[in-house]
Amino acid sequence: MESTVQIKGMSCGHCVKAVDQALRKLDGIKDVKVTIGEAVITTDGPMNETAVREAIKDEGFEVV
Ligand SMILES: [Cu+2]
Repeated sequence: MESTVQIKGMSCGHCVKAVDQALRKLDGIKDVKVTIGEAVITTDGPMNETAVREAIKDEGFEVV
């Protein structure tokens, strides 16, 4: 399954890398494509939205 989340507060390549690495650590994530302000997340089953939101928040950004 593919889910797209909008992310507030990202501004550069470092932000992209931080979000990418944080999301890849989560269970059930098959692939992640992160750009500034957006992440496209491919999961085995339904995406764990809470885990994604928390992981992004821990990096200092916010899912909108
Ligand atoms: Cu940045």
